[in-house]
Amino acid sequence: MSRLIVISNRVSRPGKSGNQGGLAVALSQALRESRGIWVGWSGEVTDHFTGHIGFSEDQGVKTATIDLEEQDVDEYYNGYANKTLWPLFHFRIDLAEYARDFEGGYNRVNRRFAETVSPLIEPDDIIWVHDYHMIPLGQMLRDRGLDNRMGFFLHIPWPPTRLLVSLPHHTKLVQALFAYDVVGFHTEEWLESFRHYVEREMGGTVAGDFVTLGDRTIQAVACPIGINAKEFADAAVSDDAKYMFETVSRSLQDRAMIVGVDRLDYSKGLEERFGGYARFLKDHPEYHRKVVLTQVAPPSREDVESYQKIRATLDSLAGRINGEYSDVDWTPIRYVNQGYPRDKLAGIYRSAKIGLVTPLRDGMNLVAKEYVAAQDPEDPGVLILSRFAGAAMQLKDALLINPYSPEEMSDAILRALAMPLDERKKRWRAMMDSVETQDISWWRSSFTSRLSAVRRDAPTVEPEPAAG
Ligand code: ADQ
Repeated sequence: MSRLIVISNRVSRPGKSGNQGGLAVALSQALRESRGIWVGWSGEVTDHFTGHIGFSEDQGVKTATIDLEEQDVDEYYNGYANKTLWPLFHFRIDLAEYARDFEGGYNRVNRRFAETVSPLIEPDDIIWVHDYHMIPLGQMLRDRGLDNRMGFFLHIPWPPTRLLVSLPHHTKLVQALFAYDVVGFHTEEWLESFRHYVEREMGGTVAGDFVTLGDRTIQAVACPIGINAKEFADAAVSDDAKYMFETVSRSLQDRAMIVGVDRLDYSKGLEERFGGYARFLKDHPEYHRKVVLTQVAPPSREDVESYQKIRATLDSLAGRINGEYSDVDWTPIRYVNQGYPRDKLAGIYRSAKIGLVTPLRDGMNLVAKEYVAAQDPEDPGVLILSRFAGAAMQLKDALLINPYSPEEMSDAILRALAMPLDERKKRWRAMMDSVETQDISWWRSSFTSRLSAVRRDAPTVEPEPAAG
């Protein structure tokens, strides 16, 4: 079995927190089995970059981390990754900042990773690079003579060509993806946008899963990430989950709870969610005192101005809605800025009659899947889901809405609150089948099996004839 080398901005060490995400669990398992290494930024800042690698091993998972300079963090992480690529790839061209320093820092950090990592890599290793922080890394590793099988997975949407061309040096960024052998996206929609760009802007050709540009042919595939459904369903009946369920239920006093759980990020449509809920309260006074929206939103990326702004906006919006509708014994919005360990989170999901997931754009959205997995099969809640989340391609039995429309959101809340048990069960079963079948292990093996099958000694794979 070839060794797997995972490279991403940050690594997750099993022992560091009892609350590993599904991605971390899935990758840890593959790393353990293949005796691989997970490489990333330590999260620490150093005065001078030395290329020193901090190795550690936890529960059989080896990690290798490097420290970055403050300027690196400003230009690469807070800059190009989170002020340029993240907003642009989430269709927020209005928030995207284009600065040469950012791009310079992004390339410098990727080069630093390439220089540091390449001595660790052996010829038979499989390299799997993750996400928008690391797009040029593969090219930089190839420039250093590495001929390994190399894959890249994008966790966020791929933007339409008309938006992507607003990025200075967009062609160079996309060209870099052709250094990989397999490039993965969550959905057909993101994949189609990628192919469209390559055909229209670069004169490349597409034949089935194969995309050719010049003398490079790569596989570009849609491969939706899942969660560890079984583990999440078990978490929902754990002691911590039960404790949470009881605590929440007691505090609700027979009111129906709607839950939202997100990183505090403008792409998650939180402002629109509060607006849609306010619209529901305005349109349906008969539901006053009978519902509560609990929004759990731990702050993220607090060094970036647009994140400080969204936090201030939500603080004031929650205050305004509560000010307008609260009474001495009822607060319509519970707005909580903290994270919860997985078991407790599962208990919160289970105590909510409605999961309200309304991103304006989302590569996938795992919260939607977690909400489904945490439900009581005998009395499941209803998922209201934005049609602009990647998850909407799979969870077709959710109530799909346009998050920009407060009326649609209000109507969906009304419908969900009144939905008969039979219909709830039927919709939940269909969604749970998808969550269970295309789970995190399925995702990982779908991607890595393609990558393992690549033959680097025969780089020009004969493309299949185009369908149709
Ligand atoms: P994110 O944008 O972080 O991920 P998401 O897919 O919803 O979005 O994952 C968030 C994770 O954080 C979930 O597992 C959730 O349980 C957890 N989380 C959020 N709030 C929490 C809280 N208060 N307490 C504890 N845990 C919390 C990016 C992309 C997504 C894509 C994923 C995976 O933006 O579109 O689905 O990567 O590819």
